[in-house]
Amino acid sequence: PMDVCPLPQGTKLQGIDSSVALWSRTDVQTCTSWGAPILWEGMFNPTIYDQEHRERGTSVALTVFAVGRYLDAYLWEFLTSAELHFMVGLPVTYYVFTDAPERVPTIMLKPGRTLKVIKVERHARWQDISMMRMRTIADTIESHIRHENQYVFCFDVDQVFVGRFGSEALGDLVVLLHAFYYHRPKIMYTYDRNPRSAAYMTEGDFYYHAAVFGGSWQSVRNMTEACYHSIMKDKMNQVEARWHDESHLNKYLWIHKPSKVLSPEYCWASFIGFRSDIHVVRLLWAEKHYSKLRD
Ligand code: 2GW
Ligand code: MN
Repeated sequence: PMDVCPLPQGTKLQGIDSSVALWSRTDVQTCTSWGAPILWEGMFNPTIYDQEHRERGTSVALTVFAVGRYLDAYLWEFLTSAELHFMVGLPVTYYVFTDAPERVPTIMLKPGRTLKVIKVERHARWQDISMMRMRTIADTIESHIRHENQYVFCFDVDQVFVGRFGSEALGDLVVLLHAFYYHRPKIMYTYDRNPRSAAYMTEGDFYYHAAVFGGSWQSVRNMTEACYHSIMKDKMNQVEARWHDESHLNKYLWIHKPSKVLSPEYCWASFIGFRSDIHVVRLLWAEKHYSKLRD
Protein backbone atom coordinates (compact mmCIF):
# COMPACT_ATOMS: atom_id res chain seq x y z
CA PRO A 1 0.00 0.00 0.00
CA MET A 2 1.64 3.17 -1.24
CA ASP A 3 0.65 6.49 -2.62
CA VAL A 4 -0.39 6.75 -6.23
CA CYS A 5 2.60 8.41 -7.82
CA PRO A 6 5.21 10.99 -7.01
CA LEU A 7 3.30 14.24 -6.88
CA PRO A 8 4.63 17.57 -8.05
CA GLN A 9 5.76 19.54 -5.03
CA GLY A 10 2.99 21.40 -3.31
CA THR A 11 0.13 19.32 -4.70
CA LYS A 12 -2.05 17.49 -2.22
CA LEU A 13 -4.64 14.83 -2.69
CA GLN A 14 -7.89 15.81 -1.08
CA GLY A 15 -9.98 14.10 1.54
CA ILE A 16 -9.95 10.35 1.72
CA ASP A 17 -7.57 10.03 -1.20
CA SER A 18 -4.80 11.46 0.93
CA SER A 19 -5.09 8.63 3.47
CA VAL A 20 -4.05 5.05 2.89
CA ALA A 21 -6.88 4.41 0.52
CA LEU A 22 -4.78 4.41 -2.65
CA TRP A 23 -2.46 1.69 -3.94
CA SER A 24 -0.51 1.80 -7.16
CA ARG A 25 -0.42 0.30 -10.64
CA THR A 26 2.71 0.23 -12.75
CA ASP A 27 1.28 -0.48 -16.20
CA VAL A 28 -0.84 2.65 -16.52
CA GLN A 29 -0.66 6.37 -15.79
CA THR A 30 -2.03 6.79 -12.28
CA CYS A 31 -1.49 10.49 -11.75
CA THR A 32 -1.97 13.63 -13.82
CA SER A 33 0.74 16.27 -14.14
CA TRP A 34 -1.20 18.42 -11.65
CA GLY A 35 -1.38 15.68 -9.02
CA ALA A 36 -4.88 14.30 -9.50
CA PRO A 37 -5.25 10.52 -9.21
CA ILE A 38 -6.28 8.58 -12.31
CA LEU A 39 -8.33 5.78 -10.84
CA TRP A 40 -7.76 2.19 -11.96
CA GLU A 41 -8.76 -1.14 -10.51
CA GLY A 42 -6.11 -2.26 -8.03
CA MET A 43 -5.40 1.28 -6.82
CA PHE A 44 -7.91 1.57 -4.05
CA ASN A 45 -9.54 -0.33 -1.24
CA PRO A 46 -13.30 -0.08 -1.82
CA THR A 47 -14.08 -0.97 1.80
CA ILE A 48 -12.18 2.03 3.15
CA TYR A 49 -13.95 4.42 0.78
CA ASP A 50 -17.38 3.00 1.58
CA GLN A 51 -16.77 3.09 5.34
CA GLU A 52 -15.52 6.66 5.24
CA HIS A 53 -18.43 7.89 3.14
CA ARG A 54 -21.00 6.11 5.28
CA GLU A 55 -19.52 7.72 8.38
CA ARG A 56 -19.65 11.11 6.71
CA GLY A 57 -23.27 10.61 5.69
CA THR A 58 -22.49 11.11 2.01
CA SER A 59 -25.44 11.08 -0.36
CA VAL A 60 -25.24 11.16 -4.14
CA ALA A 61 -27.52 12.44 -6.90
CA LEU A 62 -27.48 10.83 -10.33
CA THR A 63 -28.85 12.69 -13.34
CA VAL A 64 -29.89 11.00 -16.56
CA PHE A 65 -31.86 12.16 -19.60
CA ALA A 66 -34.25 9.92 -21.49
CA VAL A 67 -35.99 12.02 -24.09
CA GLY A 68 -37.99 10.72 -27.05
CA ARG A 69 -37.00 7.27 -28.22
CA TYR A 70 -34.14 6.99 -25.76
CA LEU A 71 -36.61 6.36 -22.94
CA ASP A 72 -37.90 3.00 -24.14
CA ALA A 73 -34.58 2.08 -25.68
CA TYR A 74 -32.33 2.53 -22.65
CA LEU A 75 -33.79 3.81 -19.37
CA TRP A 76 -35.02 0.58 -17.78
CA GLU A 77 -31.72 -1.23 -18.18
CA PHE A 78 -29.72 1.81 -17.12
CA LEU A 79 -31.65 2.20 -13.85
CA THR A 80 -31.94 -1.48 -13.06
CA SER A 81 -28.20 -1.94 -13.49
CA ALA A 82 -27.48 1.23 -11.45
CA GLU A 83 -29.36 -0.30 -8.55
CA LEU A 84 -26.95 -3.24 -8.63
CA HIS A 85 -23.70 -1.30 -9.04
CA PHE A 86 -23.88 2.47 -8.54
CA MET A 87 -22.87 3.72 -5.07
CA VAL A 88 -24.30 0.62 -3.41
CA GLY A 89 -24.75 1.21 0.33
CA LEU A 90 -25.05 4.99 0.02
CA PRO A 91 -28.23 7.04 -0.29
CA VAL A 92 -28.83 7.87 -3.95
CA THR A 93 -31.38 10.16 -5.58
CA TYR A 94 -31.99 9.50 -9.25
CA TYR A 95 -33.10 12.45 -11.35
CA VAL A 96 -34.71 11.27 -14.56
CA PHE A 97 -35.35 14.02 -17.12
CA THR A 98 -37.82 13.12 -19.80
CA ASP A 99 -40.52 14.52 -22.06
CA ALA A 100 -42.77 11.56 -21.18
CA PRO A 101 -42.90 11.10 -17.37
CA GLU A 102 -45.83 8.70 -17.67
CA ARG A 103 -43.65 6.23 -19.56
CA VAL A 104 -40.86 6.07 -16.95
CA PRO A 105 -40.74 2.43 -15.83
CA THR A 106 -41.35 1.51 -12.20
CA ILE A 107 -38.17 0.19 -10.65
CA MET A 108 -37.85 -1.52 -7.27
CA LEU A 109 -35.32 0.63 -5.42
CA LYS A 110 -33.17 -0.43 -2.50
CA PRO A 111 -33.80 1.28 0.86
CA GLY A 112 -32.40 4.81 1.02
CA ARG A 113 -32.68 5.29 -2.73
CA THR A 114 -35.30 7.43 -4.45
CA LEU A 115 -36.20 8.43 -7.98
CA LYS A 116 -37.51 11.80 -9.10
CA VAL A 117 -38.88 12.44 -12.55
CA ILE A 118 -38.65 15.92 -14.02
CA LYS A 119 -40.37 16.85 -17.24
CA VAL A 120 -38.29 18.59 -19.88
CA GLU A 121 -39.08 19.71 -23.38
CA ARG A 122 -38.01 17.69 -26.35
CA HIS A 123 -35.73 19.81 -28.50
CA ALA A 124 -36.21 19.26 -32.21
CA ARG A 125 -32.50 18.73 -32.91
CA TRP A 126 -30.69 15.92 -31.13
CA GLN A 127 -27.65 18.12 -30.75
CA ASP A 128 -29.81 20.42 -28.61
CA ILE A 129 -31.20 17.52 -26.57
CA SER A 130 -27.62 16.67 -25.71
CA MET A 131 -26.27 20.21 -25.20
CA MET A 132 -29.20 21.56 -23.23
CA ARG A 133 -28.59 18.97 -20.54
CA MET A 134 -25.93 21.35 -19.21
CA ARG A 135 -28.54 23.99 -18.47
CA THR A 136 -31.00 21.58 -16.90
CA ILE A 137 -28.36 19.99 -14.69
CA ALA A 138 -27.16 23.38 -13.44
CA ASP A 139 -30.74 24.47 -12.71
CA THR A 140 -31.61 21.24 -10.89
CA ILE A 141 -28.50 21.43 -8.73
CA GLU A 142 -29.60 24.91 -7.66
CA SER A 143 -33.26 24.03 -7.10
CA HIS A 144 -32.99 20.52 -5.60
CA ILE A 145 -29.69 18.70 -5.43
CA ARG A 146 -27.69 21.19 -3.35
CA HIS A 147 -30.19 20.84 -0.52
CA GLU A 148 -29.97 17.06 -0.34
CA ASN A 149 -26.78 15.64 -1.83
CA GLN A 150 -23.11 16.53 -1.48
CA TYR A 151 -22.21 14.87 -4.76
CA VAL A 152 -23.77 14.57 -8.18
CA PHE A 153 -22.93 12.28 -11.12
CA CYS A 154 -24.29 12.89 -14.62
CA PHE A 155 -24.66 10.07 -17.14
CA ASP A 156 -25.64 9.38 -20.72
CA VAL A 157 -28.53 6.92 -20.66
CA ASP A 158 -27.20 4.65 -23.41
CA GLN A 159 -25.00 2.59 -21.10
CA VAL A 160 -25.27 -0.25 -18.61
CA PHE A 161 -23.56 -0.80 -15.25
CA VAL A 162 -21.80 -4.16 -15.14
CA GLY A 163 -19.40 -3.73 -12.20
CA ARG A 164 -18.84 -1.66 -9.09
CA PHE A 165 -19.12 2.11 -9.67
CA GLY A 166 -18.62 3.09 -6.08
CA SER A 167 -17.61 5.78 -3.63
CA GLU A 168 -13.97 5.68 -4.77
CA ALA A 169 -15.20 7.70 -7.75
CA LEU A 170 -16.39 10.58 -5.58
CA GLY A 171 -14.35 13.74 -5.50
CA ASP A 172 -14.52 17.46 -6.09
CA LEU A 173 -14.47 17.40 -9.89
CA VAL A 174 -14.42 13.97 -11.49
CA VAL A 175 -14.19 13.20 -15.20
CA LEU A 176 -13.61 10.23 -17.42
CA LEU A 177 -10.96 9.25 -19.96
CA HIS A 178 -12.68 8.45 -23.24
CA ALA A 179 -12.23 4.73 -23.90
CA PHE A 180 -11.59 5.26 -27.57
CA TYR A 181 -8.82 7.84 -27.14
CA TYR A 182 -6.94 6.97 -23.97
CA HIS A 183 -4.14 5.17 -25.82
CA ARG A 184 -4.04 7.39 -28.83
CA PRO A 185 -1.69 10.21 -29.71
CA LYS A 186 -2.99 13.65 -28.79
CA ILE A 187 -3.15 14.65 -32.42
CA MET A 188 -6.15 12.34 -32.76
CA TYR A 189 -8.16 13.94 -29.97
CA THR A 190 -11.33 15.36 -31.48
CA TYR A 191 -11.26 18.72 -29.73
CA ASP A 192 -13.07 21.58 -31.40
CA ARG A 193 -10.62 23.12 -33.86
CA ASN A 194 -12.74 25.99 -35.11
CA PRO A 195 -11.42 29.33 -33.78
CA ARG A 196 -14.94 30.77 -34.04
CA SER A 197 -16.29 28.36 -31.43
CA ALA A 198 -15.97 29.04 -27.70
CA ALA A 199 -14.87 25.40 -27.39
CA TYR A 200 -11.84 25.96 -29.64
CA MET A 201 -8.63 24.54 -28.24
CA THR A 202 -5.25 23.66 -29.67
CA GLU A 203 -3.88 21.64 -26.79
CA GLY A 204 -5.25 19.72 -23.87
CA ASP A 205 -4.39 17.13 -21.26
CA PHE A 206 -6.65 14.21 -22.23
CA TYR A 207 -9.76 13.60 -24.25
CA TYR A 208 -12.58 13.39 -21.72
CA HIS A 209 -15.88 11.65 -22.38
CA ALA A 210 -19.05 13.61 -21.61
CA ALA A 211 -21.00 10.39 -20.96
CA VAL A 212 -19.90 10.48 -17.30
CA PHE A 213 -18.89 13.40 -15.11
CA GLY A 214 -19.47 14.31 -11.51
CA GLY A 215 -18.23 15.84 -8.31
CA SER A 216 -19.38 18.09 -5.52
CA TRP A 217 -22.58 19.92 -6.36
CA GLN A 218 -20.67 23.19 -6.37
CA SER A 219 -18.09 22.07 -8.92
CA VAL A 220 -20.61 20.34 -11.17
CA ARG A 221 -22.88 23.38 -11.00
CA ASN A 222 -19.99 25.64 -11.99
CA MET A 223 -18.93 23.40 -14.84
CA THR A 224 -22.39 22.79 -16.33
CA GLU A 225 -23.24 26.48 -16.04
CA ALA A 226 -20.02 27.48 -17.79
CA CYS A 227 -20.56 24.91 -20.55
CA TYR A 228 -24.11 26.14 -21.03
CA HIS A 229 -22.88 29.73 -21.37
CA SER A 230 -20.26 28.83 -23.96
CA ILE A 231 -22.84 26.76 -25.87
CA MET A 232 -25.10 29.82 -25.95
CA LYS A 233 -22.25 32.02 -27.07
CA ASP A 234 -21.73 29.68 -30.02
CA LYS A 235 -25.42 29.83 -30.85
CA MET A 236 -25.25 33.63 -30.97
CA ASN A 237 -22.32 33.32 -33.36
CA GLN A 238 -24.06 30.60 -35.35
CA VAL A 239 -21.41 28.00 -34.81
CA GLU A 240 -21.63 24.59 -33.20
CA ALA A 241 -18.71 22.80 -31.63
CA ARG A 242 -17.54 19.57 -33.22
CA TRP A 243 -18.80 17.25 -30.47
CA HIS A 244 -21.38 19.59 -28.99
CA ASP A 245 -21.44 19.62 -25.17
CA GLU A 246 -18.44 17.26 -25.07
CA SER A 247 -16.27 19.84 -26.84
CA HIS A 248 -17.26 22.54 -24.36
CA LEU A 249 -16.61 20.17 -21.47
CA ASN A 250 -13.11 19.44 -22.75
CA LYS A 251 -12.39 23.14 -23.09
CA TYR A 252 -13.58 23.86 -19.54
CA LEU A 253 -11.41 21.04 -18.18
CA TRP A 254 -8.31 22.37 -19.91
CA ILE A 255 -8.74 25.56 -17.87
CA HIS A 256 -10.18 24.02 -14.69
CA LYS A 257 -8.25 20.86 -13.90
CA PRO A 258 -10.29 17.98 -12.48
CA SER A 259 -9.41 16.65 -9.03
CA LYS A 260 -9.90 13.02 -10.05
CA VAL A 261 -9.84 11.24 -13.38
CA LEU A 262 -11.61 7.94 -13.98
CA SER A 263 -9.96 5.30 -16.15
CA PRO A 264 -11.93 3.90 -19.10
CA GLU A 265 -13.05 1.02 -16.84
CA TYR A 266 -15.70 3.48 -15.77
CA CYS A 267 -17.18 3.60 -19.29
CA TRP A 268 -15.86 0.89 -21.56
CA ALA A 269 -16.93 0.03 -25.09
CA SER A 270 -16.85 -3.64 -26.05
CA PHE A 271 -16.11 -2.89 -29.72
CA ILE A 272 -12.62 -1.74 -28.72
CA GLY A 273 -11.79 -5.35 -27.88
CA PHE A 274 -9.34 -6.72 -25.33
CA ARG A 275 -6.93 -4.37 -23.57
CA SER A 276 -4.61 -5.83 -20.95
CA ASP A 277 -4.78 -2.70 -18.76
CA ILE A 278 -8.56 -2.92 -18.39
CA HIS A 279 -8.93 -5.30 -15.44
CA VAL A 280 -12.62 -4.71 -14.80
CA VAL A 281 -15.46 -3.11 -16.66
CA ARG A 282 -17.82 -1.04 -14.55
CA LEU A 283 -20.01 0.62 -17.13
CA LEU A 284 -20.46 -0.40 -20.72
CA TRP A 285 -21.76 1.53 -23.73
CA ALA A 286 -25.07 0.08 -24.78
CA GLU A 287 -25.50 -0.90 -28.37
CA LYS A 288 -26.48 1.94 -30.67
CA HIS A 289 -29.13 1.58 -33.29
CA TYR A 290 -28.44 4.84 -35.07
CA SER A 291 -30.84 4.22 -37.89
CA LYS A 292 -33.69 3.67 -35.45
CA LEU A 293 -32.79 6.41 -32.97
CA ARG A 294 -31.43 9.29 -35.01
CA ASP A 295 -33.59 9.60 -38.13
C1 2GW B 1 -28.99 11.90 -29.32
C2 2GW B 1 -28.42 11.79 -30.58
C3 2GW B 1 -29.20 11.42 -31.68
C4 2GW B 1 -30.52 11.12 -31.49
C5 2GW B 1 -31.06 11.23 -30.24
C6 2GW B 1 -30.33 11.63 -29.15
C7 2GW B 1 -30.92 11.71 -27.83
C8 2GW B 1 -30.11 11.87 -26.72
C9 2GW B 1 -32.32 11.55 -27.62
O1 2GW B 1 -33.15 11.41 -28.56
N1 2GW B 1 -32.82 11.53 -26.36
C10 2GW B 1 -32.00 11.68 -25.29
O2 2GW B 1 -32.46 11.63 -24.14
N2 2GW B 1 -30.65 11.89 -25.47
C11 2GW B 1 -29.78 12.09 -24.28
O3 2GW B 1 -28.57 12.70 -24.63
C12 2GW B 1 -29.45 10.72 -23.67
O4 2GW B 1 -29.28 10.84 -22.28
C13 2GW B 1 -28.13 10.41 -24.34
O5 2GW B 1 -27.38 9.42 -23.68
C14 2GW B 1 -27.48 11.80 -24.35
C15 2GW B 1 -26.35 12.00 -25.37
O6 2GW B 1 -26.73 11.46 -26.63
P1 2GW B 1 -26.03 10.15 -27.17
O7 2GW B 1 -25.84 9.19 -26.04
O8 2GW B 1 -26.77 9.61 -28.36
O9 2GW B 1 -24.68 10.71 -27.68
P2 2GW B 1 -23.24 9.93 -27.75
O10 2GW B 1 -23.32 8.59 -27.10
O11 2GW B 1 -22.77 9.98 -29.17
O12 2GW B 1 -22.42 10.85 -26.83
C16 2GW B 1 -21.31 11.67 -26.75
O13 2GW B 1 -21.44 12.88 -27.49
C17 2GW B 1 -22.58 13.68 -27.14
C18 2GW B 1 -22.52 14.96 -27.96
O14 2GW B 1 -22.62 14.67 -29.32
C19 2GW B 1 -22.60 14.01 -25.64
O15 2GW B 1 -21.52 14.84 -25.31
C20 2GW B 1 -22.51 12.73 -24.85
O16 2GW B 1 -22.45 13.01 -23.46
C21 2GW B 1 -21.27 11.95 -25.26
O17 2GW B 1 -21.24 10.71 -24.55
MN1 MN C 1 -24.15 8.13 -25.25
